[in-house]
Amino acid sequence: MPKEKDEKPTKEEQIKENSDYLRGTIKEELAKDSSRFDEINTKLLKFHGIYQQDNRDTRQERIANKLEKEYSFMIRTKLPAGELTSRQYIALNEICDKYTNKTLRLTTRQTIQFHGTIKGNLHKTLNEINKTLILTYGACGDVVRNIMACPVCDIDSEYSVNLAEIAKTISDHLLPNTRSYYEVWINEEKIDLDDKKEEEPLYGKTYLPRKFKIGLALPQDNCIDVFTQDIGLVGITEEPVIARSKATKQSADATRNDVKLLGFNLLIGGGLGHHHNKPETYPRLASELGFITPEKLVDTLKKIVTIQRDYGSRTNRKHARMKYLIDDKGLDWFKTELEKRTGAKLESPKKITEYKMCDHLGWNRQRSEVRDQRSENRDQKTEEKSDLWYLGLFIENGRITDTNKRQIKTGLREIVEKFEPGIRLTPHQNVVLTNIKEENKSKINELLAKYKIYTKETVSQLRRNSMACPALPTCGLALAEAERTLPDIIDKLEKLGFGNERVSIRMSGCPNSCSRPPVAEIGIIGMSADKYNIYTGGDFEGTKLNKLFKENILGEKVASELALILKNKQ
Ligand code: SRM
Repeated sequence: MPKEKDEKPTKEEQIKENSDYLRGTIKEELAKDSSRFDEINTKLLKFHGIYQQDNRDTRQERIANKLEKEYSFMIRTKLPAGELTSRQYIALNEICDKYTNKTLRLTTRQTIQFHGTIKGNLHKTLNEINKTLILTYGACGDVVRNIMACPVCDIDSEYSVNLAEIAKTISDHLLPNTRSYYEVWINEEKIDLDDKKEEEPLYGKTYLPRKFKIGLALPQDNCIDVFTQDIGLVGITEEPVIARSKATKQSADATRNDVKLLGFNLLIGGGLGHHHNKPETYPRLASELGFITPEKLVDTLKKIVTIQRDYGSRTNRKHARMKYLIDDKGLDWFKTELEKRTGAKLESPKKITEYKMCDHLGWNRQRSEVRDQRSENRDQKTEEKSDLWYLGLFIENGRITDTNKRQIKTGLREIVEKFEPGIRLTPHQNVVLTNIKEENKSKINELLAKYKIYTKETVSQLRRNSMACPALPTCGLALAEAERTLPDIIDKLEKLGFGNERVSIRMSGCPNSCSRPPVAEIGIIGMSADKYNIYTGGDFEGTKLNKLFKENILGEKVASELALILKNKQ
């Protein structure tokens, strides 16, 4: 492996190297009567999908009173393309009630997170999540994270490429190999494997230099923000997909057969995280590198991962994402290295003239011959005769909870229990329920109204296109509020009459940009407690980076600043 001269590997690299393939002493520490893990295991836990956090709301007071911080754990599941069954959803809902802060959090990468699990419940929680056949393994850490894909492009009447299936295949190929996860959380006996069998053929002992993200899109729908991924794959099909506005029964039939997937435009080096006042860190849009056919996909992806494994910085984590490697060495170098490793010349990327973006909300006709394999509602005979629909629901900032205003958690659970739809999570922190029969639509509409769950018709355009990261009180990196404050900002803007504006507004508590603000039309990023930078100039389709517009705006002034921007846009 090429080494940077005279620079020492980071602490994280040493921890990985000495961890016995991510085991560390997690098992031993779990058995101890303490509320937290030591620094080494805290870092290793991320590979198992777990983040140690403390309540930022009580942190200062507890420090002042010389009390231990209020530790708890965030647990992130891995759900390629955001798919799960209704039974899995109900099981996760039950786990949430037993062991967490009683909210489910849908993420911007189509997964579900739990917050607030205490250490004493961690083993039970992971163990029960695993019984639902859902892993948290590799949801975080220096490996390939949850693979994103448009959640409906196999079932929508206008799409016809099953990107979700491809996402799952890729995910299976890129999972770490070590059994440590199963030993710790499922009590699998440690088998004394010789070093050869235990080794990580893809990742090696020190895994990747940094997190690594892959997502699949179509030019017709860039809902996953393909330009923000370390590897973005844009499906190129033989025929153009029929325009969304013609979503009639006829168009559903007209696209009945899958269009042929010719391959993917390969984009590399996207990433949004950066640090304030450190210009050597920056958000970057992925660059087009070439075109690959479906047969070559998995091998090419693996080879790209190995290039980042071998050449990504191991001495500076702030410079370790693949975007920096590409800028340091150049796109041509990267292409040559990839061709060397795959043994084949990379074709030029296909021309894409336009990207579109859809959030999949509302009632949409489902291609009737396509069964959602993951739905348990498989009364084959009736299904074949009846029309099927899918329903996209807006979940504000992905937080599934019950409040005085809206009983989203109770309502969703009742709908899922009664109608057993397939479940798909979207890159905008929303949920799509699939395989719904025509005759059940009105019953579901009644439940949505009863529990005051937002629908496409009841949510304003402005709120619908807003997203915030969790930030305070759980996130250890947040500099300012996001999820707890964006709804109030939207309230104010709605009152000022901007509810009908179709503008993407994304807010993050720090420049790590977990809600992807750098590619929003309006980005809001926390600077320090209650101060924000505002960015403008992105586009709705996520193909442009926005630029700094105003600095250090007080939280209470953000709404009025946005009102001015929206007014000028009108
Ligand atoms: Fe993120 C770290 C939440 C998507 C860039 N992210 C974190 C942590 C785990 C904080 C930490 O390291 O201690 C946050 C936990 C907050 C909490 O209390 O739950 C966190 N990130 C999230 C989620 C939950 C935001 C959301 O509103 O849904 C998203 C989980 C996705 C998932 O299911 O896997 C989430 N994070 C993103 C995205 C968007 C994306 O991937 O599409 C980005 C920007 C894209 C990118 O990676 O460049 C993102 N998160 C970061 C970074 C900055 C990485 C960098 O290159 O500098 C960090 C910090 C780090 O890695 O050092 C981070």
